[in-house]
Amino acid sequence: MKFPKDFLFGAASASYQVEGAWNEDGKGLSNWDVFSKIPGKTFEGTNGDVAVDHYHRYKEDIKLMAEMGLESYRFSISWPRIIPNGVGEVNQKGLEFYNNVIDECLKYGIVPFVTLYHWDLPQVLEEKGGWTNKETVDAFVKYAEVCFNAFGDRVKHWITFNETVVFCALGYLAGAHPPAIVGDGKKYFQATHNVFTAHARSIELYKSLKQYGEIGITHVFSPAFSVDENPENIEATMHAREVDTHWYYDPILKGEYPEYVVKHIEKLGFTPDWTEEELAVIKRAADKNDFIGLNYYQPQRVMKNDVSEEVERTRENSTGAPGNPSFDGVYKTVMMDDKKYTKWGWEISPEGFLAGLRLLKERYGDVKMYITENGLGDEDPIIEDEIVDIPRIKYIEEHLSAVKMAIQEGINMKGYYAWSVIDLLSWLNGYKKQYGFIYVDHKNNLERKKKASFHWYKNVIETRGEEL
Ligand code: BGP
Repeated sequence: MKFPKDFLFGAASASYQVEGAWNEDGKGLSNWDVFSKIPGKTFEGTNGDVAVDHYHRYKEDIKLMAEMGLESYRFSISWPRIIPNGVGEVNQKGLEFYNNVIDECLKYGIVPFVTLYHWDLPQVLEEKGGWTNKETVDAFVKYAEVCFNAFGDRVKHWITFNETVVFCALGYLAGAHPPAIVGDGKKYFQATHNVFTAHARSIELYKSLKQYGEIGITHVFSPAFSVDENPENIEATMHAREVDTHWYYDPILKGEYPEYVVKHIEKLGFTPDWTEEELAVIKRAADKNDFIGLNYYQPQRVMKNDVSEEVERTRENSTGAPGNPSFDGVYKTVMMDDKKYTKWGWEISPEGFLAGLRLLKERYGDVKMYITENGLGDEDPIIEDEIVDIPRIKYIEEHLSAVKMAIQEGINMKGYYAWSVIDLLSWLNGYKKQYGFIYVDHKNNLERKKKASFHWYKNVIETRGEEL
């Protein structure tokens, strides 16, 4: 089978991870500009000041994407580049940059798929409480409006937020992302609710502008499976699905919060401060939400949490690798002897991917989906000057095959975006953990080089995945 004609083969990036130019052309400070410079917060103190200098090299990068045959490029807009103080004045130079990126994509027939928020919040807003403050919701909707008006004539695919669970959980529970708060369940749930409200209001706004494009959100997709048949572990897994998946997907796709979690957090005293109007807009927006974007890297292997002492959360074990008890102590995720893992301890499981997609279909029906991120973080082997990232090829091949099977089963999947199009800055793992089809030589003036996977993906796109 070839992938359907309207299926998009793409790859992704995010502003803070590629652009650099952190203080150029009127850009305001982001929370990451500040957080990454606090000693000990990131791997070897890396930050996005220069990143891979995409801000100055976007033409070269997009030309390479075109050469690879990429059909769509998912990138994010830096809010503080557009509105330096979070609210108020718009930075014309910021608009100009994204206009150029969009036009450059269109020149080659590459569909721009734009994320409005991939974690770089204007620092001014972070200092006023960030996502726990409802003023951030108002500010986001205005920022979204500026973007729709400036770019909506050419951008027809919008993602409001990238991975709410990550920036809220790492920001308010694990303390590994800004604002680096540890263990505050109340703030965590408030932040998630504010994000869902901002998402819903932006959707209503977008639809009222009649730009006739599509809009949705991107979530982490990390389906939970029990480690065994033990009823206690199965129960813990059901709980994990409720708090980690349904809490995030239900408000977007059903327009309401899962009752199970609402009751659970009420007992814990974590119920967000929400108004009737906010709940109503979330309800209305669910019908207008066009798709859900899934970022899949690995499933969760779940068991009941019977360890009484808290596992110490370090940077390494708070960025995806199993090993942490849940925020409420009910369950924990574990590594299993019979599973395969990456060098960073992330499980490799295309089977878990397909099984998870089936679960989604079961709960949410025929919703339109894109895989907005999927890929292998690795230290790529270099042999005689060639980057032979064969493990990445294998990883993507297996996961794209799972997507193919999903489509054959009638799952409504419309595109696949590999993470990432080019090697970029990993939030907490520096430049060591590579994901791209294009290599960036940090010892040689950030020179770009095609990896083995570049040629491989080009062929997949050309043959529309027939050989997979
Ligand atoms: C996702 C983010 C991406 C990217 C990816 C890989 O959660 O949306 O921005 O960073 O994970 O993560 P890491 O760099 O930690 O391996």
